[in-house]
Amino acid sequence: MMMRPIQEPLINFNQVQVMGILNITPDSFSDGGQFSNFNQALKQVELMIESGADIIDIGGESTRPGAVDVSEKDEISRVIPLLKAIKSRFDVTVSIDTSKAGVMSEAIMHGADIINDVRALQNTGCLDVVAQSDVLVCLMHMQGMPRSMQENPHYKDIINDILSFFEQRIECCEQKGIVKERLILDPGFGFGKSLEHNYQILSCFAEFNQLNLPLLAGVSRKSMLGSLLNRDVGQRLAGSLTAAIVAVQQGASIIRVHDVPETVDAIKILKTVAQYKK
Ligand code: 9MG
Repeated sequence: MMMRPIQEPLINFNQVQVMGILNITPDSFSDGGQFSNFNQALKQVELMIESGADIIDIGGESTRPGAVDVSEKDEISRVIPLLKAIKSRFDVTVSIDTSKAGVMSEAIMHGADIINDVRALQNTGCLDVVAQSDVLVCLMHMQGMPRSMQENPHYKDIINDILSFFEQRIECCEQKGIVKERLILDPGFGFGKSLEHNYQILSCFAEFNQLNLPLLAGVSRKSMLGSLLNRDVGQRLAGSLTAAIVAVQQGASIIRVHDVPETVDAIKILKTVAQYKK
C-alpha cells in the first residue's frame, strides 16, 4: 500500500474543522439523493470548499435508520470516480464514509485522507486495510445496526458505555499498529440512541476529551433536532448550528455538516469571542 511522503500533519486540530457532507446515495436522509448525479456532486464540493469546508466526507451507502445495504461493487462505483475527480481538481482533505474493507482499500489507493467508519473498523478486514496505510480514521460509536438501531436502544450509563467502547477500539487499533495519532473519536449522535441519550451525550460531550483524541460531532439536521423542535429536515438549520456550537464549546475538533457556510460563520463568531476572553 502506498504511503504519503513525510509532511505536515494533515489536519490542524487546534482549529475547528468543518467537514462538509456529500451523500451520493439515492436515499440519504436529509438531502434526498440530490447529489447522486456526478456533475452536481462535483459542483456541490466546489461550493462547500468555497464556503470554507476543510474536509469533504463522501458517502456511498446511507446509514439512516432502516437503510438498505449496498454491495461493495456498487459502493466503489459510486465513491471512487468522485474521489478521483475531487483529488484531481481541488486541494482538499477527503474523508470516505464506509464500513467495507474493499471500499477502504480502493479509497486509500486513490488518495483518501480519512476513513470515516460508523462501525469503527469492526467489519472483517478493515483494521488490516487501515493498518497498511497512513490515513486517519474516525471511530464512531453505534449500538446495533442501521436497519434496527433505533428500535430499543439501551445503556447502563451512556457516557461510560461509549468511553469503554472507545477504549476497546483504540486498543484493537494499536494492536494492529494503527497509532493513536491517527485516530478521531465520535460518539455517533442518532446511531442506536434515544432522544434522551442524544441530549445526554451533547450535554456531556466534554467527557470524551479524557481520551486525549480529536473528537468529531455529527448533529447536522438529525432527528434529535427535528423531534425536539418539531421541524422537518429542511427546517433544522438553527438547531444544527446550536448543537454544533455546543459541541465545539466542549472540545469538538471536527463538525460534520450539510450547511457549510452557516456553520463556518457560527464557528467564526465563537472563535472571535474566544479571542476577547480575559
Ligand atoms: C456517516 N455519518 C452519518 N452520521 C454521522 C456521524 O454523526 N458521525 C460520523 N462520523 N459519520 C456519520
